Order: sequence, then structure tokens, then C-alpha cells
Amino acid sequence: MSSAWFEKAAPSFLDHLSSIRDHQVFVLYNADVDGFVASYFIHRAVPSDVRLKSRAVWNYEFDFAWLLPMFSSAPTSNLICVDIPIIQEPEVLHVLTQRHSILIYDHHVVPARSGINLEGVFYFNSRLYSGEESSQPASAFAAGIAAQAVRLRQNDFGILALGLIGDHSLGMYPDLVENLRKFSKEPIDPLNPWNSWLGRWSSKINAAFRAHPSVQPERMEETLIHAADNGSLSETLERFSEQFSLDDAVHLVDADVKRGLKIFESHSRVSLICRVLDLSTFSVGIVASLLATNGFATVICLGFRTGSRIQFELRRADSTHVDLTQLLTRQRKYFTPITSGGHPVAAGALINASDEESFCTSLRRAFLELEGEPHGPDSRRDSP
Ligand SMILES: [Mn+2]
Repeated sequence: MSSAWFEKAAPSFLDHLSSIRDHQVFVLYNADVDGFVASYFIHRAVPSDVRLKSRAVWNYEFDFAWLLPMFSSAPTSNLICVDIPIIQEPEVLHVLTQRHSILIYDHHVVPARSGINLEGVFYFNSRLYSGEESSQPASAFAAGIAAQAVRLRQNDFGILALGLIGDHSLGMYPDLVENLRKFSKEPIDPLNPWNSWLGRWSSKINAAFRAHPSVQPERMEETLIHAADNGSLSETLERFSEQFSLDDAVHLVDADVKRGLKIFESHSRVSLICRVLDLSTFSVGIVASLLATNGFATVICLGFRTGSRIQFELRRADSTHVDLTQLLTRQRKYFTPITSGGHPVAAGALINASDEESFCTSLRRAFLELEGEPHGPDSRRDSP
């Protein structure tokens, strides 16, 4: 890890890490394979005498309202947040900084309303820097930090690859792709790694989080660290998979994805799909991605009901350049979500379930507006 963006952030991040003494450290990470691998590397980087706890954060928890009751009476601690857009909640951060120090690494698009300059918050986001690759997955950042704190083992490189594949970014790291040859003779196509053995492991870990929404895995990072100390990468992942029943998770998610896709079987192509699906796993993002890949619509927005709320996951067709974060920003002219944002190609929005209809109506309106503009969604489709 030697890119300019990393060199700017790493020294102060490492300073903060090494100054942690006699404190509890909480790691909050996005409940997907990139977030989990980032948490794994934070666990590797933090000295072993520091007490570490971690919590997975699902996309439908991105309002962070649950965080205050959790930490208001907790002893002073250090919060390390990876792969979650907590910066969009300056009020929550402000309250937390009264008693806790906060380190954040994220690569979601930085929202206009954010606590970037908040005292007591050390914030780094690769998107604040231009440069060839402004979106650096959290797993890449955390692995870079770990590499400066401890000596990485061969297995760590395979585990890092799982996180990068999860965020479609393996191709950005040719040295790592080269290194992966040591694990297996089966070549991994960095631009399409999903069908490789590592790609399948990456999906399995994602499935663990999708299959059981809001169920916190117990000591997942420690288990993986221990397994990786005592065997080859495939032995490590097999052992890990058994302990966390990853195959069962994959079955649950696959069945739900199939049910989701069936709804659209006889659908004709439209420009925008906005709809809530009745699924029990948090798999609407996969269904939306598959529909987008198969050209069912320019923008697919599918909702997952959780309590009195709905989390929408947005994906776009390969043939369009619509920036989903811009679409959601435009929508705010007509509708106020609890929270929304993400990445240009994959984004999300959290709303109250009672607002379902106005959410879809306003999204359609914003989409049509963007489409009608000279630099709208499809205007660059035919350019070279
Ligand atoms: Mn990520």
C-alpha cells in the first residue's frame, strides 16, 4: 500500500491507534465482506492488550440513532468506524466526541451535510482526494494500517482479496493479484473474480450478513485470526465457514434471491423500477444487481422492510452513467429520507414505511429530471 492517498492518512491514523492505552476499543463496520475484512485488519493492527469489541452495522442502520443509547453511558472508549457513512450524522458524532475519540475510514460519497471538521473526529475518506482511484475499499485501508503495525502473513493477503472482491476493486491491486497465484493454480480474473474460488468465499461471507439481518456474529474476527494462524488459506476459510454456518447462509440467500427474481420474470424493460419485496433475508441488493445486469431497467430500486422502516437498495444498468448518489440528492428536493447515499453505482435510502409511495414518486420525478438534462443519465451512452 503505497499510494498518495494512503500516505496522507496512515501516519495520523497509526498515531491514534498506538496512543490507545487501557481503553476499550469499539469497531463499527459495515455488515458486508469489505467492512468485515476491514474490521479483521483493525483487530490485527491493535495491540493485543487492548480490549476490542466489534459491531456489524447493516445499511438500514445508517441513521445511527441506535448508537447514542449504546455509548452514552459506556466508559470512555475509542470508536473506530470502517466502511460506514457515519460522517453524515454530525449531531450523533458531536455527542459521542464528548466522551469518546473517533477514528473513521470510509469510501462512501461524502454527503453535503457532514461532520468532516468536527473536533475529536479523525476522518479519512479516499473520495476527499482526487487521483486515479478515489474509492479505496475499507479493507485496503485497514490492511495497509495493519501492515505498518504488524507483519502480515501470507493468509492475510488472501483475506484482503475477499474484501476487495466484495467491493469490485481487486483489479486496482495488480501486485496482490500476482501474489494470489501462490494460493492456487486456478487463475483469478481481477475484473470478474466472482466465479473463482476466492470470489465464492467472498460471496459466502456476504451471505452470512444478508441471511441473518441484525444478528451480531460473535467474535468473528478473532475466529478468523486464529484459523489463519493455524493452516492454509483454504483450511482457514473452511474452518471459519463451519463455525459460522456459511453454507446455510448461502442457501437462505439464494432461495430469497430466486423468489425476488421470479417477481420480475415476465416484466418488460422500463426505465425505473421502484418496489418493496417481501423477503426475509437482506438480499434486495443482489436482486437489484442481477436485474440491472440483465437490463431490466436503467435504475432498479428495491426495498426491504425492517420494523417500521424500509431500506431501499439502488443499482444501475451497465449501459447508463447515472450517478445514483446524484439521483438521491436530486430527490431531496421533493422528499426527505431518514438517510440516503452511497456510491455512484450502488446506493441506498432508509425511509419510514408509511412514506413508500412518496419515495417512489419523488424518485421517479428526480430520475426524469436528470434524464431530461443535457448531462443526464443516458447522455453519454453513445459517446466514445
Ligand atoms: Mn466498502
